[in-house]
Amino acid sequence: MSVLVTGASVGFGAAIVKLLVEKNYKVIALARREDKLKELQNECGKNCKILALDVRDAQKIKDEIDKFDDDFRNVDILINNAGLALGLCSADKADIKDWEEMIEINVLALVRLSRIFLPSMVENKNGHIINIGSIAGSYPYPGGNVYGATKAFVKQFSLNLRADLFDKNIRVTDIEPGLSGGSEFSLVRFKGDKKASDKVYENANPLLPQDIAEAVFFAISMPKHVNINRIEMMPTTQAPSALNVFRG
Ligand code: NDP
Ligand code: 8X3
Repeated sequence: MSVLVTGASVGFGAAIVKLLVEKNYKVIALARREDKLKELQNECGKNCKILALDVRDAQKIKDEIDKFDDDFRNVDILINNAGLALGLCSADKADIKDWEEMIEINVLALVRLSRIFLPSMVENKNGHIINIGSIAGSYPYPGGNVYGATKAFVKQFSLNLRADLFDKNIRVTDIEPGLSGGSEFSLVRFKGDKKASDKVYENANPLLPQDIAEAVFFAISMPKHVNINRIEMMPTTQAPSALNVFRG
């Protein structure tokens, strides 16, 4: 039995891997940057295996995991964490390529991986899919357009998976964080502009990757008869904003 964590080279994913290894789970850490994954493996030891692959290639991921030894081959916890926001432009100015990439990774890759690992979970009558959604899937904000829509998909897909799987002992949880620092999220969103990225977290005391890792551990370590459907979490300094009115 093992846990597959996507997007594990940095940020939330790396923190989730570290916490779960500490809690004695066998963990497969997947991302594209092999150097970062190797550092993580050095830190985590033999209970962590790494896979330097693109999350979009579900079949290759499954084929490589099938070659692992018994301790790791059987993925019973899938943590769909890899994801990204690109840009914060108004919809009329956004780059269509950014929109397509967010849909490919946040939606399509997550759906494909879930589909490919579900049959063995159902056969073993045991499994848990944790999706990392976002408050952006519930609360619109300017420039959130497609990113927020992908996370709304993740939320509804998670709930609909439960509708299909409630009688098969498969748990599904959507974890929906708000403003979170300590990761590359904003650096990716602003395409390497560190100044713009740092500004997002200035004096904000945001959530940290360890907080999200704790939420994941909470969901998976609850007694087997308990399914946590959703966890919406924000830093104490953040709240859903007031509704905007344009009076021009
Ligand atoms: P990071 O940018 O720090 O981490 C993203 C991870 O995803 C990296 O490990 C990256 O690794 C991996 N990744 C990206 N694209 C691919 C790909 N095509 N194939 C494989 N791996 C990929 O972001 P966070 O840790 O902050 O975000 C993790 C998740 O949490 C995302 O789904 C994000 O939307 C969500 N989230 C983030 C919030 C935040 O404010 N930080 C708040 C709410 C939700 P590599 O580049 O090595 O492939
Ligand atoms: C990341 C949180 O508010 O930047 O999903 O969209 S937010």
